[in-house]
Amino acid sequence: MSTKIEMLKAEFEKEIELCENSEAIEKIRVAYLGKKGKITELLGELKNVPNEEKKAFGQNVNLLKKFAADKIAEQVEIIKKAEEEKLINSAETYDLSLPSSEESGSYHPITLVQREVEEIFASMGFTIEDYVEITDDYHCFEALNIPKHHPARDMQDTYYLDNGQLLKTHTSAAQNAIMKKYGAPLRAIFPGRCFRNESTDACHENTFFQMEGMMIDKDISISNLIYFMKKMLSEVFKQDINVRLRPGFFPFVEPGFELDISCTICGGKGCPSCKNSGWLELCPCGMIHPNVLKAGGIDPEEYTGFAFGLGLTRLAMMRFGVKDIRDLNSGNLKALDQFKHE
Ligand code: FA5
Repeated sequence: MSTKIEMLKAEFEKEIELCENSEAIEKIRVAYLGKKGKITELLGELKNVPNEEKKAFGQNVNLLKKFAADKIAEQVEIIKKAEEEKLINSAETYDLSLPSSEESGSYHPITLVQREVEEIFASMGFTIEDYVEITDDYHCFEALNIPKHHPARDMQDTYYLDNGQLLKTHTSAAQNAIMKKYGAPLRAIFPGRCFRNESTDACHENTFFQMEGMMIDKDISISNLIYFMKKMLSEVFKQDINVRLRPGFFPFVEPGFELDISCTICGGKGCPSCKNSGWLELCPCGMIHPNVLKAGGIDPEEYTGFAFGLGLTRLAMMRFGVKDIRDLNSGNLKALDQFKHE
């Protein structure tokens, strides 16, 4: 009987050495170790083995089984490596003699307006700050005088993470961190991507850019706010543009304003881009609420300041005549190609 085991082992070794691919190995595995495999069936012969040899026979068949399984695993690894190497060597090669494409990329229109606005504010002594996209309830709401269950939260639903953090709904979420970083006096702008859980239309996206600005110093007043807003708009549009300022409510400013511009797509007549009103809400602003200054570690008795939240994506629409805000996130290269020479 032991010769039978040895012969089977020799036969297996010979066959496995000849395998050149994974399929062949699998065939061998089934042929020797499968339900009706040659090694498996040897065990069935145990009943015909004389009693005194049964123990040794069983042990030897099990040893052969283990030997075959190990050898198969080893061979699988060798073949896998060889197959990977073959794939790499046969990978598509490039014909370097072909003429190259002369197409070049271009800046996204939002990047273009962002840079313009940054330049304008930098020339007036503002620093440009960066802030995260994922933040927490405190920074996005509570530090901005919007306690839990405040009705103002309904205006800005967002996407929550399992760990309780959230995607920021507005760049105002950075106000507290920047106040704590620099203290007063300070002048800073901070552009960033914002997210809102709301349905989209020609002037609303669920992912869009804003640029926040803050100026805090002694004796800062609404006149300073209006001056900076006018300056920014006249430099961006380089033409007279109708602007209107109306009262607006935001818990983090007092008083607060909505700053709208006349829609540049329809010239103020009314179209889908401005929801047929002729005006587009562009840059709400106001005097920073004393509670917000306090939360940022700044004494409201000593300092005052203004803040604004410019809709950068909407500004790009108005600046470049993009009728539907969704085109700006579409990744449609044909639409974006138009800005190559800006
Ligand atoms: C705010 O986000 C306030 N944080 C702005 C602010 C800052 C007020 C500082 C006072 C002081 P509001 O939700 O209105 O406010 O958004 C500000 C601007 O972002 C809007 O005027 C608009 O231009 C732009 N915006 C808001 N939601 C969207 C949206 N879904 N799609 C595109 N742009 C949007």
